[in-house]
Amino acid sequence: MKSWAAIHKVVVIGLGMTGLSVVRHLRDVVSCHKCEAGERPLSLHVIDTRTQPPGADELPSDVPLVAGLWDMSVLLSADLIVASPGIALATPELQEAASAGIPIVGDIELFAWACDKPVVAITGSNGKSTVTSLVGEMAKTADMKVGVGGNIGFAALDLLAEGHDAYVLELSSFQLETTSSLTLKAAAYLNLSEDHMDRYDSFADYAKAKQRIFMHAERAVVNQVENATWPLQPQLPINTFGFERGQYCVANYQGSEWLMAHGKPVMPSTEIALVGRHNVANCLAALALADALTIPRESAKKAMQTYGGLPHRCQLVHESHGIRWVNDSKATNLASTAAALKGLVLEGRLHLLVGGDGKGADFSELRAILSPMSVTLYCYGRDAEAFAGLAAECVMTETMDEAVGIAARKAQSGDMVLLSPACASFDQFPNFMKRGEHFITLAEQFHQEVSA
Ligand code: UMA
Ligand code: ADP
Repeated sequence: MKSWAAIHKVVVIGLGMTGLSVVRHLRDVVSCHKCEAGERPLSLHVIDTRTQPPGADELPSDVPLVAGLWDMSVLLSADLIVASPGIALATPELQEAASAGIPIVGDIELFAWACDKPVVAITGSNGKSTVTSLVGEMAKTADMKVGVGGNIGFAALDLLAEGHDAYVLELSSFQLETTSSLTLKAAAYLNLSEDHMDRYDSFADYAKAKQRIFMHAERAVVNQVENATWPLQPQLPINTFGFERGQYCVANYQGSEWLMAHGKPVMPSTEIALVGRHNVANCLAALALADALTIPRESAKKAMQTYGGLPHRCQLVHESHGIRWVNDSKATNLASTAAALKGLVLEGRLHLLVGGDGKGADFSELRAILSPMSVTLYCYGRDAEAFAGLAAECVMTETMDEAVGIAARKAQSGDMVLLSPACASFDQFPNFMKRGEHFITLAEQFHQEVSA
């Protein structure tokens, strides 16, 4: 536990899931320790730029909240600022506080200050949640008391309160920007492709933020074929994963493809319960992390054989009249949509729904991926225009509802209606989960209309 003796006033920026977990931790853990040590408890304040921040009703009444504006006198009187990942450090008000010498950290840094158990962490542009949850399943299969959280949707500090023997954290580039002392048994950097260009000045800045995962890692787990995922510190031990080479790879063994670890066969890749080629790579990365946590191989294998994945990732949600409806709402960038399209086996036509908040990305690469396919592209939402003309047949709509309606009428037996939007959902939905759930509702509704 870090010494908090010199810190009296903390300003938390951003409420939501992270801000609430920070407030709980600072009140229930840090302030309690301070009181036990005969010190004053922390004075806490919350600022959220939203006029109605989510979670305001859960905030203890003795913690003042400034909503909808920056109160600079409160901000500049802080000894420490804890910023949510949703707030850019480049925000002028935070820059002013940093220039005044006030330290700014995030929730994961507070986690690092308080955690004394083994931790592994995962970053990358795609596959983080899948690998994080799979490593969690591997540990649970081995009867370990493991906490799984972070960017995956469960605040890391809330995990600490549950008290686990080990932790598996998914970390976003935003969280890593405000983290500098997280000690890790192993840190995985899965892959790198363009994302969040609305928050970074350049692709290099985004890549650099992710490199921070290695700052205090004992071991790096990196993608054999993506140099950008390799640590810049030459002395850090690395484990590579990849299809062709790497300590964790696939190879022909007794006539079929097997997952291999350090040259030894683990199991046939056909036994992996997750679907899609990208998930084979995700399993290899998860195996490397499982080894770093000394999870027995048998438990790791069993988890890979049974774990079917999280919802909203290439999830078959409905099948009727020979039409498959697939929800890949978590595809929030181009690379994840490309992964969904790769290796897609289809008898009929693909009805692909794309659009939303494009985060400043260039989607032109999609043209080459779609050109050999029999596909109708439905472009909806704020950045629909960014997809216009990327397929021979494009349908432009305002909303996903309209797009689904048209797709439902056009789709025939053998076709697939796939929501894999390559964009964030925030222009029309609260988050990707709500977008996916809405798609599932629409799929069911249109199925009933067609059946009637
Ligand atoms: N916001 C403001 N003003 C504020 C604070 C937030 O306008 O003062 C807005 C921002 O647009 C921001 C949004 O609110 O994007 C949500 O921010 P938040 O700080 O309220 O978010 P939390 O509820 O705390 O959720 C955060 C992560 N969200 C982001 O990083 C945007 C969640 O990841 C994460 O699961 C959660 O902490 C627990 O760790 C979500 C996400 O979209 C799934 N992550 C991005 C991604 O995966 O691409 C990085
Ligand atoms: P993240 O947490 O990094 O967003 P998820 O595991 O939630 O990753 O998957 C997000 C999207 O990316 C889904 O559409 C999924 O099918 C796709 N995906 C998962 N793993 C990979 C990978 N290794 N490479 C490319 N796309 C992937």
